[in-house]
Amino acid sequence: MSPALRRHPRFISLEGGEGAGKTTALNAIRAALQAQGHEVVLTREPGGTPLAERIRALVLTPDAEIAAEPLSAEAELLLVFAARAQHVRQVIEPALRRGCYVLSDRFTDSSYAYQGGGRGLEPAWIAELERRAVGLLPGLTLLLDVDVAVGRARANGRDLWPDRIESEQDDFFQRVRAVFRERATQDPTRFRLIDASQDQAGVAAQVVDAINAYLTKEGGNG
Ligand code: T5A
Repeated sequence: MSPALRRHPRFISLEGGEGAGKTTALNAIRAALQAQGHEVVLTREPGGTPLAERIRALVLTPDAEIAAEPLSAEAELLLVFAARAQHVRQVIEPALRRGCYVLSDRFTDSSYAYQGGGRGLEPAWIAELERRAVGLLPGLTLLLDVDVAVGRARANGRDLWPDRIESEQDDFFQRVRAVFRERATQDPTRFRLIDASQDQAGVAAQVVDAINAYLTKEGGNG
């Protein structure tokens, strides 16, 4: 039998499709936590440690710039989990043990959405990797939900070259969004759905309300 997943109340993740506005939301959440006197470790996936950031570059750099071969969906899944296994052990678990709140820009839900929904890999395989290589679930996950076309228009407006995943077509991102929404519906205790179609101030207000309600419920001490 494989190990169970442990939910940690001081571990918070932020999820969403491309251009959902995670950067503004992360800053608003961090400020809300700090205003209540909590120490916050802000991190991201794929990445968060020097080694995991190198794996991130492998996953996101367009294929032709890395090697003359495409990265397979299976290799992509294993790479994001390799980065996550490292991230959990080097950064997340130690910070939680020190009593900090850990705020992660994406976590395992992104693997279900992108590698499961987007690439069509078996969710059961992802779940097995999650139990064996990660073992940890956020206590709270804020899902920034926005229409795919709106999110992509925002992301494209940044004047950056699209990375490997951003270069996918709209139907890929529709499947990503569908899996995120389905997971939020299946686990309403952990997820809060945020309407990310609003302007940045409106999104920030929603995430701050969600965080404050969560802290009140948790007694503010995890
Ligand atoms: N991935 C990740 C996997 O495939 N599997 C996994 O397991 C994991 C963990 C990297 C990629 O890796 C994939 C998913 C991703 O494709 P990332 O670095 O988080 O993940 O990359 P993105 O999601 O692509 O990050 P983005 O920067 O595109 O999205 P954000 O952070 O949500 O967007 P943000 O805040 O930078 O905003 C984008 C633009 O929109 C504007 C901003 O000013 C900015 O210009 N904007 C708004 N405009 C109007 N109204 C609003 N409400 C706005 N909010 C932001």
